[in-house]
Amino acid sequence: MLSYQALEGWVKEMAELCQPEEIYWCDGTEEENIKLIKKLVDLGKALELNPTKRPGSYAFFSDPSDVARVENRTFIASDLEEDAGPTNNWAEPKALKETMKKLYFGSMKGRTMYVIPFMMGPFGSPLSKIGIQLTDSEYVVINMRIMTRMGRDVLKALETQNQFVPCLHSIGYPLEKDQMDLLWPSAPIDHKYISHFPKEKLIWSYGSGYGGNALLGKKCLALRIASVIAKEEGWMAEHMLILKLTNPEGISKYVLAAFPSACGKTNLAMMVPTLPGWKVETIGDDIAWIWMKDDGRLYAINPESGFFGVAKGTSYQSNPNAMMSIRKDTIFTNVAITDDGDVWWEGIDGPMPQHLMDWKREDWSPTKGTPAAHPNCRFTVSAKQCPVLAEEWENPEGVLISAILVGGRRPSTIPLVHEALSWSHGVFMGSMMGSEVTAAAISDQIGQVRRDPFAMLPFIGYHVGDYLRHWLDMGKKSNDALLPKIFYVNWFRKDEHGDFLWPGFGHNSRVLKWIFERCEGTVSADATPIGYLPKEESIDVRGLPMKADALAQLLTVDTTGWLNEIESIKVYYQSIGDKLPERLKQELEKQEQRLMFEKEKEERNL
Ligand code: GTP
Ligand code: SPV
Ligand code: MN
Repeated sequence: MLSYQALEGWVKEMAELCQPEEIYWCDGTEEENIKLIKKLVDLGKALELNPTKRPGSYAFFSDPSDVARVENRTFIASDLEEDAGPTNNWAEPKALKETMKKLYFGSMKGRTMYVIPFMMGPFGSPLSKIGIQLTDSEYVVINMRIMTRMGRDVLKALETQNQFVPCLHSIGYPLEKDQMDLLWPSAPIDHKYISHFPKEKLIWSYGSGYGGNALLGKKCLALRIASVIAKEEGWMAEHMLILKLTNPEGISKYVLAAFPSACGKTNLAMMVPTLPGWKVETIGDDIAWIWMKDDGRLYAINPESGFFGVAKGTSYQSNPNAMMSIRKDTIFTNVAITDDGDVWWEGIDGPMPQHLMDWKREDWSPTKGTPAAHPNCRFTVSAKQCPVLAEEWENPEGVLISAILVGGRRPSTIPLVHEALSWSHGVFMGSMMGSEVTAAAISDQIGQVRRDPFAMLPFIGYHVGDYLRHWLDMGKKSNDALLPKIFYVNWFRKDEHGDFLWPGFGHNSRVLKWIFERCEGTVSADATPIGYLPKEESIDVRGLPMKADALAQLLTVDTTGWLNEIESIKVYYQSIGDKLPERLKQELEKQEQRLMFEKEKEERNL
């Protein structure tokens, strides 16, 4: 981090390195935003959508090579390789800086360097952090204005807060004299670097203009760097939504959920319950900063101020509140465009259009055989446009957390919901979470199950073993009666035909209800080898479009499947090495013993 006094010197030094044509300090005003958008439209980089259909909204189309986070080009440059751990790409900080400086040298030629002062977290929160991002991308500026609290007020706050995380970003496409610009300039993949210097609390990003690679407040600051600060200071930075759940009697509880990228956080955070009388309101859809107060309980804030949500699959059917949020003043990236100038993607409502412009700006018709929108197409929209935003979403004191959900895409083995036996058993659950890889990062493993502890695999800024220990340590500062209960959910179980067993979306409220009642202590559960499971009659499935035995299938413990799972967790735990907390090995062993005992019982009964 740097001090307020160091700000001007740092900006000057970075400008000398990157050599922009000019430097512009963003004030965050509407006029500034309009000017930037006009520039982008005039250059052909942004497409204004039909103002009668989608007022104040614009579409962008990225280079086909720059469509998602690049995990294999993301680096944690700690002094010791050991501190980055087995799940991160490590780079020696000095050498990495030398390499990147060569790339940054003159990289902003012919462009403007924008200075973006931004706040992560509500003004006045004890946890809020200031960042200053330097970027040569107007697209980044207008997105940061939605996703963070950006502008003049932040510089004012910096005078007293005095510390900021310096974030340098360049798309890596300098313009020499008379050189034509591209519509989405970026650097080739092996020149892309998303680098984090945990000791200095410094972020250097080069070569990509997309999402988490470029909007540095989000994954880089609010997760990777914040997770390091949180470990040092005794709090937690997590890849979690925050929702407010209210029962028909008007009692509210706040729930966190850690699901990997493109596994349902935005959807759950703003869902419309299909259970009469129940209400879900949104506090955050992607990131939670969590700390313990003197009462031994956990509280959370959402450090962001907007949603960078997956567009594909979003419809009035699946997520009406997201659809209402994006009716105006929204930025769309890599969606398809209808002939009347509106947006379209696979899974949106209505009949399939016969003609579109696809995300590559090419003519598209259903016979083309390729998706019209990119699977990682996104919308950027202010949280304030969400019709179910909870009134306390900006409470600087945070909200009191009653339950933490973990989960991912698991076609088999993992039941619809099960509850941890204790905090440390819950940490075990989070540690071994697995999920099918999605299109949110560029990968050749899409669809394969990988372990993704607490959905933080690509976002932990240090050693995964130390991260898991930190979870256990947080628990030790309090006791299980005061801590949130931990639940493992799986909306993605499939039947033998590959169809989802559980209808999901608004129907997930039926599981939230059980979780709520567990927190209240008003519903019983079955103790099983893997944790507490709902009795079948405790999940209200009235009116659900489900096969007769589906619920039973969703709520059984597949002993054989779980024993295989245990073997696979052992291999994965080995890969973590010496830093894996002993306590988690014990939880694994105990779970294995309970399962073997169960297996014997089953065999005896055969
Ligand atoms: P990131 O923004 O990448 O962190 O993703 P996210 O976790 O917010 O995921 P999101 O809510 O955007 O959902 C991603 C995809 O999962 C979308 O295509 C959804 O339609 C789908 N999805 C969400 N919830 C459910 C569910 O309950 N069941 C099923 N089958 N699909 C779901
Ligand atoms: C994710 O991948 O988890 C996202 C999108 O939320 S991005 O901002 O690109 O990281
Ligand atoms: Mn995310």
